[in-house]
Amino acid sequence: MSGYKGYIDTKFKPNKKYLIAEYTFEPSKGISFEKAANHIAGESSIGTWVNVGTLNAKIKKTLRPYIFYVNEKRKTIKVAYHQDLFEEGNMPQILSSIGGNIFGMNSIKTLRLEDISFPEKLLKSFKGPSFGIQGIRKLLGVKKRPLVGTIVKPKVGLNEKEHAKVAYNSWAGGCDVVKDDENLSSMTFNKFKKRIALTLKMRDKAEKETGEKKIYMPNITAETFEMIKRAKYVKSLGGKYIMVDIITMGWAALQTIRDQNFKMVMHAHRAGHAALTRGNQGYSMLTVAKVARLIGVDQLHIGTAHVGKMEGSTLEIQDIERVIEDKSIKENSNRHVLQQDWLNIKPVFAVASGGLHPGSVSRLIERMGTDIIIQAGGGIHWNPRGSKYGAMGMRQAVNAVMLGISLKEYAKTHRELKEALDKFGEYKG
Ligand code: RUB
Ligand code: CA
Repeated sequence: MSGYKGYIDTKFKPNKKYLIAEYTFEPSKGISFEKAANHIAGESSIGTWVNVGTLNAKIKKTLRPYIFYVNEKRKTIKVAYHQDLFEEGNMPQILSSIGGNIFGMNSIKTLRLEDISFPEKLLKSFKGPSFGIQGIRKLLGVKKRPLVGTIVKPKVGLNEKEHAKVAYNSWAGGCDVVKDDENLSSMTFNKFKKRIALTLKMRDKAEKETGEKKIYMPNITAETFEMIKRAKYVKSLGGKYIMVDIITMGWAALQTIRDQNFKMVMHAHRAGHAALTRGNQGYSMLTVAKVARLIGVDQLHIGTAHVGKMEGSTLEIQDIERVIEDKSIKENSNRHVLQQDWLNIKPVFAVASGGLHPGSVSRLIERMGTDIIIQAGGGIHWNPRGSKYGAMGMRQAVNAVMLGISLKEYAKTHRELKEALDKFGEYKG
């Protein structure tokens, strides 16, 4: 064993003190698969490009990585890293190690971190969601059906009053959840504080009129101290939710916000995730989702299983759902999923969003189940009679599926659903 050599040991059986990372990769021209695998394991732990005299026997013995699974045909390796290589409760450090330098090495053409299996000691050093699916359902008093949500549209441009009005109309029509879009924070034309105050007032009015619990998810994403201030402000006005954009804010900031224990539900938007997760270079969305659950988001955008406009195949999204919802995950090498016991870490509510409309709903529930939050922006605000009627169409579609009635049939007696189906058709792909 030296800087970048000798880490393959396919007889090694990692015990519970090891973090496992699964990678798929392609070596650069002229580099063997084994050599590149050693580069990955070395650079992500104790190695460097040349033998260094300071790498003593003790370090080699206690902290060396083990490449214990090699499948060149499937371009896959699994590497076991001793837990002492990582600082408890420090996600940036963990990812700087196993998801850091190795992505830029000349010897590797493409590299993808497919999954991470966290050992108990590291798992317990993170909080996980404070509410989770059950906590959110309890808060809303909605037992089984998917939650219906909208993103205020246009993404940016409305002033505070207009924004609050669109939110009100959406709740009045049947939305449970209204959220800010990812690029709306505190703008010259729409200031955070004023928007939150007016929109929460409208939430109260909608709750009174409908007798249903209504949720507003203000986007607090900003510099970390500013986020804390904004979250406190939301709480002071009776807000129950905050929304953060987890990729652009960064993992450290996400940890900081979670650690404040605001006792508000944390909705995680993932703008920019595809810069990391698309193609064969970067992290898989499953890895991103797992890290987000561990740190402690309550709701997470995971895609729409080909039903909507955004990234993510059906199989991939079903894997992600299992990983964020289940208590125990079975290893599935065919799907690049590692074993994981989540212990007391709560499940995360999956959010399906992007290009959805009432006609998408039956296919979406078929693929993603009923434990989802279905969000539609354009698919609600398109209605020329107003957002209220767009929201009614969406809620009717969910009701139809829950009653086991086809959308087409239900639309015969529900005008708003019919309007939406006339406009978009039913998604059958
Ligand atoms: C959806 C929207 C969301 C995306 C995010 O608007 O604005 O930002 O869904 O994508 P619309 P993802 O309903 O009009 O398409 O959920 O894949 O991260
Ligand atoms: Ca689900």
